[in-house]
Amino acid sequence: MVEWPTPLSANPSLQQQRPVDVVPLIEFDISLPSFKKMEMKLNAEILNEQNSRFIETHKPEYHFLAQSLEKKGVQVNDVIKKLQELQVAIPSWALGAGGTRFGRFSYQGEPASLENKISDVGIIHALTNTAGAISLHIPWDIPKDYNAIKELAASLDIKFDAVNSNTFQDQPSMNKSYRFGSLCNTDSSVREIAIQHNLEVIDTGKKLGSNSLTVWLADGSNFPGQQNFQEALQNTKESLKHIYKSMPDDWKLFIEYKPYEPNFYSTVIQDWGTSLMLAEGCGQRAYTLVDLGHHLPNTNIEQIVATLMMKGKLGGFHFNDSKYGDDDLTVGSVKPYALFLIWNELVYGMENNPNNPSPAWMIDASHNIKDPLEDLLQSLEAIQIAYAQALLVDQKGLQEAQKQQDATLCQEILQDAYRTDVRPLLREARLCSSAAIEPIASYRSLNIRNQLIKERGLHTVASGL
Ligand code: RM4
Ligand code: MN
Ligand code: MN
Repeated sequence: MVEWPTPLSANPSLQQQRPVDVVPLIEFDISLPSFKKMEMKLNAEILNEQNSRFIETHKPEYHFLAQSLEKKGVQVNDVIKKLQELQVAIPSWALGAGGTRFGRFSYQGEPASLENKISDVGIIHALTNTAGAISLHIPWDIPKDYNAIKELAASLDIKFDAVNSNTFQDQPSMNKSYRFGSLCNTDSSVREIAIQHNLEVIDTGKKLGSNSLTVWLADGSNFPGQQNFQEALQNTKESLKHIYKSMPDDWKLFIEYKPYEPNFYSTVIQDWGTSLMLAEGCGQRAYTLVDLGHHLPNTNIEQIVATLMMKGKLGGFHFNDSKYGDDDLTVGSVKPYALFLIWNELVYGMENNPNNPSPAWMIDASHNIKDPLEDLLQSLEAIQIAYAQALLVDQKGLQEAQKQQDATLCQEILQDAYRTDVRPLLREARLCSSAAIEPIASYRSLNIRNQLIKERGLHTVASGL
């Protein structure tokens, strides 16, 4: 068993000293590997050295699993290749500790600039080879120097995924308010401001090489009778059409839905059906985006995924986990079996619905307790685990059992895949991509958070929620 260093948040002496600003709060252990700047790539040498601690345990575990899977007819190399190829975007607002409705607790060494955020994604990507993209939220992260930002991202092998507009917060430049809605507002001048903002976001994305826009609206109402449902939906549809028509020809529009919050009686785009209707109203390159946190408890999300993929309309996918609603918890931390069932439909759709584009994957979670980078590493691991398990499902056997109406066998087949410990496959995929066999253990033993604190300070606050 390899010893894991404790996280900073668990260090009581540090907690006690937190309010003191001037005294250096952290003792740096100079024997630990140190980096001149975290902006520097975690290079192969450092990662090899890390991996040498785990390789002896890993290899036999992997070979044993690979052999037993091959015996069952699984093409293990294909699974490894698919795991290596999966890239999940990190949203620019997930790199700091997120707030709650009641407060914002900064995590130490949070990224204070877009450059810092990109270098954080670079760390996660170097450790996992699974986070090769960043998704920017505008206006939280407007680049100042586009070329410098693009160069930095390219040097870390990071692409710019969908850009996200924000019409749920008023901006200082506005002389009107989104208080009663943005794209749905009864006042056409407010709708116009919201549309213009989306066009500016597209412009920002164009300069960075992004090619999709995600729209999530906080629009809705808090009290029965407050809003005319039909008018709000009609206004939203017209506004979205305008935005859609202004996108470059090779861009996609992703439309999110959410049943409640921040409005508590109604939201204009409350469910996947409404989103799909709007996407179809806009045109071919408009799609529905499924965010796992945007459903009422017990909703059958896997069935929604299947329906959308059959229609070729699942464009984007936001991962997170929750117990009650949009809780922003680490992917797979509460309902891993549900995540597997969802991935099972995603895999089925990717294999059987060529009319559906490859969905734009993103983690949409930002909690306030953990080290944000460790949280993202755990989310990526959970995504890969559920994906690998879904790839192991005996699709032929399942179809046969479905034809025979053999519900028992159907369940056996699904759970046989789900109950496989696929982690050696993930480790092998990372090893083959020159990433870390054990990302979190390496993150801790390389003392990365301390290094970030040293560079950025204890009290930096990342822009975001
Ligand atoms: C929303 C939604 C969006 C995200 C914001 C920050 O609930 O999930 O995707 O941009 O949060
Ligand atoms: Mn989302
Ligand atoms: Mn959300």
